[in-house]
Amino acid sequence: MAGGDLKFEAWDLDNMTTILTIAGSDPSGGAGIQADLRIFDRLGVEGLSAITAITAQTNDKFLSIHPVPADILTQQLSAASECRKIDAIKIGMVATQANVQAIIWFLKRFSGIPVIVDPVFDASTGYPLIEPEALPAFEQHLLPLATVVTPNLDEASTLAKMQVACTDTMETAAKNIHENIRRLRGGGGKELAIIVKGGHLKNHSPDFLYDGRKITKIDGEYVEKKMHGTGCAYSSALAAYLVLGKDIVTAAEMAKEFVTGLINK
Ligand code: PXL
Repeated sequence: MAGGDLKFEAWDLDNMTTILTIAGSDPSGGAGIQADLRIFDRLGVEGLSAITAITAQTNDKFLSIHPVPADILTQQLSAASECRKIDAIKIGMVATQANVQAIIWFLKRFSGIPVIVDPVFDASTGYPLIEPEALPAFEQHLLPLATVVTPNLDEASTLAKMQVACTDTMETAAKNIHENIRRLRGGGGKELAIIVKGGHLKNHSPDFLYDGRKITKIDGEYVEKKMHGTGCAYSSALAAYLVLGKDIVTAAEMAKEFVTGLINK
């Protein structure tokens, strides 16, 4: 179908599996809220959204960021949660310390569902997407509320406080990040998986998943292509597969395959 063929179907929104994405807006559609909602739709999941910041960017240049004030983010979160039952929450770009606090306040009402946190620190063009003052609250108070955290190599370096650039260090970083979060939680709490993504490793780009018991290596090919938003696509697909009932390893394998397919297209 070339597009434009309208097919109207009755939407039974109350009975659809729903993910709330909390992220920035990207007018180019490659990343952020726009990418997340597109992927949820493609995978058969309904989406709700709350915008943390408005960005202006294309695939290769970043123009500006305008963070949304925390009280407006809070109103969006309350409004979204009034609309429908939320089955999972996905968090991407948070932008400011005040927005991190607003998200923490909101998450405390949702302790029983998957919370997928994609740490978004810099755009692929290098433009910073989080203010430095927000990092301590992000690491110490937001991450302990996550069930899955999906850093890339640079984000894993920041979170594990070590240089992460090869497969050995990816495994160690996944374990360190897991241990830090467990410690911050006071030992207990819900399930937790850390997935360190190797998409930027040349030749062969495996991911490493640590669930507190074992490391699972998820093989993947390196695709040489300049594209932003692959992290958003990955974590959205992962959230969708999880909420559709896949276990974490299967969801991580399927999300990697999905994103590799997107990049190859
Ligand atoms: O891919 C990281 C990312 C996440 N969220 C938004 C972005 C970007 C990268 O540009 O703009 C809104």
